[in-house]
Amino acid sequence: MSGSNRTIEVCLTPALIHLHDLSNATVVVIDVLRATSSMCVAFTQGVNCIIPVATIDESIAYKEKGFLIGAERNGEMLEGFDIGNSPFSYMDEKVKGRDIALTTTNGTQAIAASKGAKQIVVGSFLNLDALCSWLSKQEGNIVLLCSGWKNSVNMEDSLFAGAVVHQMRGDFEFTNLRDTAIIAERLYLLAKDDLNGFLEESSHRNRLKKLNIDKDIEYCLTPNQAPVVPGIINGVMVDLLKQ
Ligand code: 3SL
Repeated sequence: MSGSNRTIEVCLTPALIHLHDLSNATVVVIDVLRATSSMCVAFTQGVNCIIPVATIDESIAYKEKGFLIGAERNGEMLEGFDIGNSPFSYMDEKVKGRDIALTTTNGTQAIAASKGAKQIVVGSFLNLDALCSWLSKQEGNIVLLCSGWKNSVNMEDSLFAGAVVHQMRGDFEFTNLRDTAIIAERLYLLAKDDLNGFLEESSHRNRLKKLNIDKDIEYCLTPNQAPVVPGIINGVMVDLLKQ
């Protein structure tokens, strides 16, 4: 399957993933604030691999295997873990060459919900161009899965899905689930000149603001800082551009 036979769909929340046929699709998991942004940064900093896990106990179990372990719940790094979910926590020599097991509130859950897809990769504004260029060279359909917040729709992931639709729509067809792709693209076009300002009233931006991490938000909304394509091979996330 190539060219205009390929389709692109947007799933605005993992709760609706059952509506999409993943068997011939690359799923792009999106958690702009902040899980998939941090994963992109991790690979620019020389992390060897990330194992995304759904639960805190699973992450802890990797400690014995020599992994750095990461855990975030409700925006905060959990006590006893080596790493949280800030992109800046990965800009540290300690991660170079290391294997990391990571669980987050929504991002790693959305990865788990994509099981059954032909291929799973992650996207964020930080790897927008690298991701779109990689996607254009693949075969099969694309499902852009927004992680949202605990199965609710959020603005920032919808905006990024819209950015990808906007870049790629010439090469793809919409299916009969087209409206979510159009909603996401139109939202992105409204927001693109001031993403941060557009998100001013959004739920997660306000949750994170209480944690005083404005600089995380600003960075995560800056396109193309991380030219990587993290993707899952046999349950392990690596930079597919290096394979
Ligand atoms: O939900 C997630 O996976 C996280 O990205 C949430 S937070 O940005 O770390 O609060």
